[in-house]
Amino acid sequence: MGTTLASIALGSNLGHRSEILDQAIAELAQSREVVIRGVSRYLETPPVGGPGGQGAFLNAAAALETTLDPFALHRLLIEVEHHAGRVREVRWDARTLDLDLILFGDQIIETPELIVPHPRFAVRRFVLSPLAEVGAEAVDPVTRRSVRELLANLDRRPSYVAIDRISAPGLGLDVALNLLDQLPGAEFIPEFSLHPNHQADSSPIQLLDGIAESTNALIAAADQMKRSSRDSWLVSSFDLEREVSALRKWLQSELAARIGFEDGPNGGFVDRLDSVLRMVRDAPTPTFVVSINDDRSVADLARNGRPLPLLRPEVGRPEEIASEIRAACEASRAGFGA
Ligand code: PH2
Ligand code: MG
Ligand code: MG
Repeated sequence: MGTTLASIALGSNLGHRSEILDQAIAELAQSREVVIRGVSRYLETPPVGGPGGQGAFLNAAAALETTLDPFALHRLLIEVEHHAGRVREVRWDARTLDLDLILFGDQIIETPELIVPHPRFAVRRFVLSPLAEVGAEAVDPVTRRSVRELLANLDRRPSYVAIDRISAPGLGLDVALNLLDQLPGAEFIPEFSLHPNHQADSSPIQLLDGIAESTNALIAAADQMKRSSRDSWLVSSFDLEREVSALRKWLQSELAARIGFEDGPNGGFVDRLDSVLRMVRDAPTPTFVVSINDDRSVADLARNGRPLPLLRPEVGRPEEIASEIRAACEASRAGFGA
């Protein structure tokens, strides 16, 4: 039977944290089906999300070689959590031991009990930073980026979260407004005036003008943030790349062919398309994209090959979705103390 290289993240913020992590590694090493290939340093990190009043975490990562399948490895991790006295009650509450399966070879798994790669690891500095110590070249099969590249992505400034309104018509703006209340100093770039679904009542020229308008607003906001010493978040209630690909798809449709590409005030359609696409290329790239109510599978997203972390919050009220996004924002930046 073949072996697979897997990586796991470890975290503890209750009890004697370093002993708990030592013990977890020792227990995994005892399994005949697991060989530990590397263990990172233990990093002290501020708690992100969840109920307040929690202590700081010790976070770490380990690279494993295993003959187990991913589900059996996951069951082993849960068993080791139980031995450390882990009780699962409130989501993101303080815990003696959290063991998360981050990568399992290049496999993409999406079942009710297990999602691999871990759905939030690419935005979490407390995962990527230790992971880089044990395997910086390991590649995330969803974004097709290495751990090193994902970490560099979080270092880019300004930080920018794009909320994809196409996956959540109507909801995106509400979520963005809630998020602004939760992110001090954030700069908001609202969606441009377009029909929400790029339907027939917007002409191709109007769609292009909308995209051009929001691209300019985005570039201006990013420039301004770079010039001022303010280091906060850009938040947009649209994701340019999705907007452009929706426009392309729409242009190819029969409907567009029937309407024809009339000239607008800024010249012929094809020239205008070219110039807008050039502008879009200069727009800031999101740190991560939020996609709400998105029914595409992770495997589908991987096939489309978008090299950006995608956060898919659980459905809920706009303020709940916003607080999950805020936790991701914090997790992407949170610094490490001594
Ligand atoms: N894990 C969480 C939520 N928040 N914060 C830190 N610093 N480290 C973690 O491991 C962590 C967290 C959910 O598992
Ligand atoms: Mg976790
Ligand atoms: Mg966990």
